[in-house]
Amino acid sequence: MLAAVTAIDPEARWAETGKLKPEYAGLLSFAEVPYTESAASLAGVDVAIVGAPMDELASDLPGARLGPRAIRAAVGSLGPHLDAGIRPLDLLKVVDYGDAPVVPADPVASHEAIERTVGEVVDAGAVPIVLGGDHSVAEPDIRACAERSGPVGLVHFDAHADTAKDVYGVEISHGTPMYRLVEQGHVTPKRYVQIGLRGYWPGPEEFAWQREQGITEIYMRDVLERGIRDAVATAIETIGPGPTFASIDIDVLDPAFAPETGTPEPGGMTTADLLWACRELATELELVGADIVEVMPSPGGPNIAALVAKRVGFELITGMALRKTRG
Ligand SMILES: [Mn+2]
Repeated sequence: MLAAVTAIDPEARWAETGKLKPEYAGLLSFAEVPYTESAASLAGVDVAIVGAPMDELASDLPGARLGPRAIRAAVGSLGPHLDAGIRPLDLLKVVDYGDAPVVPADPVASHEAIERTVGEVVDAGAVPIVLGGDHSVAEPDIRACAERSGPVGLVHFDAHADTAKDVYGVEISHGTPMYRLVEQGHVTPKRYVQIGLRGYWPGPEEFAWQREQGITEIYMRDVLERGIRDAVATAIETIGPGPTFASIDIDVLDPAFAPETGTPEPGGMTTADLLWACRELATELELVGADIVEVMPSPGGPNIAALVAKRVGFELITGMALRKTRG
């Protein structure tokens, strides 16, 4: 077995010919950035992509284990950003750190693998962007960050609050990570803002707990009445300075914009609003990590959710690059 000690730049072979690598050719990495599985290669890296391909803790349809590959493979590359007026990849060193070594049908072992892999990124001084996976992966993602930075603020895009104590009696679930992270002291509830809530779950008990904790709820009806700019301004003001994590469940979008997800809920956000919001929040907040979850590609389908998830990653990176230009 060859030791994974170096990074591979998927564009290098084409660069030798004086040409750009086409997206469809060569090693598949997120945004064609160098790929490595070596912690030593993370030195000097600003942002590292980590795949978390597991879905055993979804309460409804499975399939999000195929999310990381589909997001990487979705069409489009991160060139000069037309609105931001910068080339994000010239300002930030970004690598694809591969997938966490998950174990099929063993979600506890998979969570441990995700927490360890994300922790390696944070230990190297880089910001992890994790590609899920069901939303249970937020627990190891955020714990890996918060154990190193101290308790984090959280901006959480989702149709669902994900603050149940259990789902079908199961405590580690994609419906419970935010309850567990607050209870574990890793997320500071007064610096925790949810955006896009709607539908029919959870119930009064969960929302009573959220209000006791001081969690800020921005419902989809608020976004519709007051606009995304107002929602984002509230989030920035509430979260303020200090280490912050961004968790984006793709089901915050209306299923018209992201149909391939496990618990779709009609009446959601538009893609344009979500992309702008992610860039703005990454510019204004001190992001120590992010995850993009619940993308469930369908073989042979158009896979719009994977395409949007890739752009969410692009916008987070662009926002962080803009923040760097401010010094
Ligand atoms: Mn969720």
